[in-house]
Amino acid sequence: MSVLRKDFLWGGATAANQFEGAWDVDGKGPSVPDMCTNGSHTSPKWVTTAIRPDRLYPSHEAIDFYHHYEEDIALFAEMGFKCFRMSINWTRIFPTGMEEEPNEKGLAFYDRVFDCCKKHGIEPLVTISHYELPYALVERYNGWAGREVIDCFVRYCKVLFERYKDKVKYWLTFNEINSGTMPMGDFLCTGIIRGYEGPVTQSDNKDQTRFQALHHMFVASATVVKYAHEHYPQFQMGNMICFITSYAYTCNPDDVLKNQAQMRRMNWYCSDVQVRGEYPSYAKRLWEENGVELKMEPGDLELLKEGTVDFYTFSYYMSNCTSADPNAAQSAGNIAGGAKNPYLPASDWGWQIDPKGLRYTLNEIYDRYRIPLMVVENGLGARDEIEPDGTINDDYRIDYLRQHIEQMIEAVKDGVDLMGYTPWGCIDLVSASTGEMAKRYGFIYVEKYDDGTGTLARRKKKSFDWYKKVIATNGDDLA
Ligand code: BGP
Repeated sequence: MSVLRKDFLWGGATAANQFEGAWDVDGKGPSVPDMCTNGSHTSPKWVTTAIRPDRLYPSHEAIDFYHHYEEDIALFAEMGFKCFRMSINWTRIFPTGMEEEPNEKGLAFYDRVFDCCKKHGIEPLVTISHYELPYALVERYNGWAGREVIDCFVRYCKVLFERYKDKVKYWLTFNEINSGTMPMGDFLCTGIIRGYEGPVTQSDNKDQTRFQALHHMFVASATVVKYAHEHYPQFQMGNMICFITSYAYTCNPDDVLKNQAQMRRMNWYCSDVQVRGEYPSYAKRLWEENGVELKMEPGDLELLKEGTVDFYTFSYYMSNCTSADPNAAQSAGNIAGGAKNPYLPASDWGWQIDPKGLRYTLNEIYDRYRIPLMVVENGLGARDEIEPDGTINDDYRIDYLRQHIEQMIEAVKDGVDLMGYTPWGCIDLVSASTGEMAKRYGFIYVEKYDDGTGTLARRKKKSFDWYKKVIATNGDDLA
């Protein structure tokens, strides 16, 4: 008998910029990922200040969900999805982010998508901003470093809320907002890259700019959460954190303290603000030690208090260790690496695989906040091969997901209130960190390749039928 809620939100997760394509269709403007070239595990993708004709930009076509949404949502429905996590491309609605009036053709596209979900009985979970800041806001304001972007975001949200109030109940303001504490987040999240052309791994930004940009995002998020609560009481408003659990590398107190500081900066800082409605007790010292002096306006702190979220969501792919020893062996990671854990295997991209870490993490988060949780990203990025008979036997992916779902169920037995699970990239899409197609997560294979070629045809992988059974049994049959 399943221990999961009867209305558990099983589904899958995507992001507009990584799968829609149609980057300049029907009035859409360019966003940061549209300025990013392809890359690989060994050679970083670049952000360019203009479109370079000799480079490949994977978001421009991606897997063309824009023209395949009916087919794709029908496949999700066939797996039994209750929920579909997707994001809205800000630049479809406001091409530069600064217009007064929205682009009707962009709004109409998401009407079609939501109507199609409804037809199949699938509840959308919408990320309002998933790593796709309008590039014009980077050029004009240096991304979220500019306080002006708050107003642009609020205008965008008000349009979405009013337009989709009868179609969407679950909203997340910013994807992985805490990536903004790390250099990689300058490119993905805060967009503090004005005038920069080069690999997305390096950045001359200082923490001053990062934490100021995050302050603006907190105010923006709280403003729209408060507004939604006042005007649309049926909405559930959530945050979204890239949770990279870190263990102290040893029981040496130096490792333990360093790990605590890492956990706070990376994992807790942003959600402490978004869930508790105030900066945490350790913030002052964190700012001081990193040369940060936040500029706030009167009323900001009150707003943070008034705009706290209803539920907490996060991505979980891996864990890391923190060591005080600068020579400790290092492992890779999505937003940040760490010391290598000798007990864990890793994916082909070096992300350490730690299903029990998910149980631990769910418990830690729930203990701290006591609001409903949802795992809105999890999965294994791997190379898939099509067999001569056309099948794709992704047993490695099934193993990964099974082990994580088992631990999720353990966490529910531990007392965690878990709303749902939407594994990442339920259909193959472009990798956020490397811009590759070769790093695949889907239950559905898409014939699209790193050189930009491919028929875009969809095929079910072995994991498709496996996940269908998992959903049908509410997690009881994971075999
Ligand atoms: C998260 C992002 C996603 C995503 C995923 C997998 O950090 O929210 O957008 O892509 O990681 O990462 P990658 O695509 O780099 O393998």
